[in-house]
Amino acid sequence: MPSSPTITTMPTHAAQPDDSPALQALYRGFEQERLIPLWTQIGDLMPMHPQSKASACLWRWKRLNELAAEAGRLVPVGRGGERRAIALANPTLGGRPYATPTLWAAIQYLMPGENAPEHRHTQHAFRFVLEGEGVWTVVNGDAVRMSRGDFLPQGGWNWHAHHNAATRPMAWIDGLDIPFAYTTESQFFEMGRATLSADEMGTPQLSRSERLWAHPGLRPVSQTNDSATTPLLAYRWVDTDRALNEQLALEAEGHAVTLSPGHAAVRYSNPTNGRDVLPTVRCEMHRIRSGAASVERREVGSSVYQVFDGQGSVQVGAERWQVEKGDMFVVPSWQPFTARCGADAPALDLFRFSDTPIFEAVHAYRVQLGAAQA
Ligand code: GTQ
Ligand code: FE2
Repeated sequence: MPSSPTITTMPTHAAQPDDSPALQALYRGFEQERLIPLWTQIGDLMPMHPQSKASACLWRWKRLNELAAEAGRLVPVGRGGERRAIALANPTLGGRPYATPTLWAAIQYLMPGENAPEHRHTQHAFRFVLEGEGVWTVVNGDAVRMSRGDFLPQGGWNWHAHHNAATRPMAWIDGLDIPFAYTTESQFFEMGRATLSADEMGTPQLSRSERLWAHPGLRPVSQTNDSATTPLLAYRWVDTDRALNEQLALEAEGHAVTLSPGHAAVRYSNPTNGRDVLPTVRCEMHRIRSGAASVERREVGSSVYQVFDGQGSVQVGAERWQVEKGDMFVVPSWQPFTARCGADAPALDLFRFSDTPIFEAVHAYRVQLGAAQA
């Protein structure tokens, strides 16, 4: 069950005053003047450590996919609604379409021949493809192929549209910082052209961004500026998979290059500065080999995971689930998290995104490794 936000009280010297007619008049005065005293709020406002309002929560891919397919049959996509995207709604976040207090996570579905119209917004976004192919996302006129295992970041305020050039529907997941932008009231949105040019509706194997940027360790000398969002619009599965395999192979050869024994991980990074691909969202792929488990970890900020492949069990706070391909779950701020690969699976691959860059930027990030003290 979701843990309710417990009120952590301050040490005992924070006593409440004795009730009296004068005190009640004081409180009425506060209310009339729109004032609230700290001493009635302190435990919730300033807890000893993060007490997330979000719940540790799991969504099964089977149901996500079935419901998205049904939405494909019943709900048109086009101008106004903009996208056939269905958000994970964490049940303790007030009925809002938020996976966590800062992160949006959705399954998006596009039928054969459909076009999701061009628009742009200040929210930072990415797509991650669990299965399927046939959709191209067009970012600033650059058509980018989407296939299984590909990660496609797209920084805020870039024009984008999607089109399905195949004969089958396709689903993928979107991650955005919509709740963060909403809470901080920093959003802008603009609609784009009704139709794209024939060139933009093309289906190239490689986007222009990849032809320019997807060469490890090689930067085009003409591109001198560091960019707050990555100019590389697709990180292909073949590269991610090879990087993870080589980490585990190096470990087996006696080199201490993994996060912990049997746990390899890579972070998608911005080739102009080596930092996160998006200013507000960190994205990673983790591979835990058969028989291995991750080190228990808790940290400031929230994460959303999707099982990319394999099977295993995950523990989030007091919750424990068996998970398989496509399942998605949330790790709220400061809740301990461990993942373990199932004995029958060669590996458990976990795609992860989190709001960590926000906390790093404001020097509010903390992490604790190893079993948490009670
Ligand atoms: O594909 O442009 O899930 O603008 C939410 C907002 C997807 C998108 C979402 C969006 C998009
Ligand atoms: Fe969008």
